[in-house]
Amino acid sequence: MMLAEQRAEAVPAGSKPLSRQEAENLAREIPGWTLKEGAIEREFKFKDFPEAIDFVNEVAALAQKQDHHPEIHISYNKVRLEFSTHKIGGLSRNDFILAAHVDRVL
Ligand code: H2B
Repeated sequence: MMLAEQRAEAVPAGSKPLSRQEAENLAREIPGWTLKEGAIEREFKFKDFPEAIDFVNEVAALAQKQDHHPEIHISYNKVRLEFSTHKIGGLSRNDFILAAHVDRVL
């Protein structure tokens, strides 16, 4: 099943973050995103501030629905999202699932 068809699931406290290899494999399904140490990020550019905010509101609704939330940086018409699973201090499958859902919003 594609990542965008999956739902984020509660990550048990104490479970391990994904390995670099696991993260690299999942990252292939979300080519617009950059894999960093313990996080994935992508920057989105819009016509103007209202369009950027509309996008942020959609992302916020999605994040709340799936109970998995990105860091959101807004700079006029640019929005940078960063996903990481705070609870485990690194990446979980949930980060990739949410990224794939965000890509569908565009
Ligand atoms: N979002 C992210 N990115 N990481 C988390 O560990 C996390 C979250 N935990 N959203 C969730 C909420 C947790 O607090 C609830 C109770 O499931």
